Amino acid sequence: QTSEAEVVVFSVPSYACQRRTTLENHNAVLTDALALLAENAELSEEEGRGVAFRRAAAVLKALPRPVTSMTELRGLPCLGDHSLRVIKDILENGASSEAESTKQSERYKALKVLTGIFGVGAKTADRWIREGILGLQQLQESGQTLNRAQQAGLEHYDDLNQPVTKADADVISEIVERAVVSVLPGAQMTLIGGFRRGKLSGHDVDFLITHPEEGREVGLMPKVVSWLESQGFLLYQKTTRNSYLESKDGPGRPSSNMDRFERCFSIFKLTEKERRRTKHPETATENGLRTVSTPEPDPHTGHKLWRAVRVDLVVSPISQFAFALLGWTGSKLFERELRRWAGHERNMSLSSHALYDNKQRIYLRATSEEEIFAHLGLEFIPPSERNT
Ligand code: TTP
Ligand code: MN
Ligand code: MN
Ligand code: MN
Repeated sequence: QTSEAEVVVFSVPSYACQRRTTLENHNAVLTDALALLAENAELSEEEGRGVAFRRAAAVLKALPRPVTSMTELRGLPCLGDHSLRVIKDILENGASSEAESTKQSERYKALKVLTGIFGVGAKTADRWIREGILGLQQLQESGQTLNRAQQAGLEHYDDLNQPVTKADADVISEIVERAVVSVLPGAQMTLIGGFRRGKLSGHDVDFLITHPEEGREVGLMPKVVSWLESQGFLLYQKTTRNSYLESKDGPGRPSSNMDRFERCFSIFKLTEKERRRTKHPETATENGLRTVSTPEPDPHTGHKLWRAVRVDLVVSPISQFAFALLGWTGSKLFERELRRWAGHERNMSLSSHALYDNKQRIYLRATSEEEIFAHLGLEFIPPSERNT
């Protein structure tokens, strides 16, 4: 029992981009509950509430040990009344009654199932729920018109709701690398998203492609996609062309947080054959032979020798590469906090394309992430410590 005076208070800076957040989380019970409430708010299109819960969870993730009493939280940033009530409930009763009842609610369960379909967002799911569609079976029987993405999403539902392992991400990296160097020698590809932050699993695999000579990257995406298609690697793809130059965004005034790079949202067909031909050092055995995992048997066909994996491809000109790399490495909250820091603390506008100084009225150049952090007056945080 410690007296009030002896309680050691944690010290945490208020922006997530000022903190080092590794994958090691000493407060997972608390942050899981807050993440569930955040997700429920986001699925209900209450973005503000969602961000508040995410920020509170991020503060707890940055603590060096488990929280054991409410007094330890004194002075910590980003913990609003609602989040504090949730934390108190867990510390006193072992669970958050609000998180538990949300998890059990028909609406939350339906939102999860429906938005688990690739191509279905919160708005569509909400409309379907109001029409009485709560699950996949009901959706299929309803005769709702589905777009191409949603049809693919429904068709590959089970695979796409299975986490992607780092080993499978490595296999896909090798395939994308082959595609990129085949269509444009000298082009470079970088793993981004959660896997760049060192996560061991993810919901998709993300890649950034560029070429060291400015302009050579133009027209690259359709060629990469054709190559992948010709080799039978794509179950679905939708390519969106670059719209940065023709956009009406003023300096540092992007019309939305969506960037304007040429990009491709796709579903890969990852076969056992590809999994075998790629060497994974981390699964190598002492005698140098690799243990190959047996494929998951498919309940319908008995043996399915491939799985569907979501893959995002982005192409950036080399002049914007550092900004694209920083903007696509995440986490989503880390990105949001970087932009908030830039705007509120530095009077600058940061996007995945550029950094604009609103006071000097100039774009600040950068060829590395380190330079961008320096322009922003922030200590450099490596990708593995952006797991907010
Ligand atoms: P995600 O792939 O959605 O997230 P993730 O890789 O961090 O996590 P997961 O393991 O679940 O896949 O997005 C990766 C980053 O890309 C994220 O920081 C946000 C950024 N991004 C954009 O900048 N613009 C976009 O349109 C999208 C979809 C993502
Ligand atoms: Mn630790
Ligand atoms: Mn990802
Ligand atoms: Mn992605």
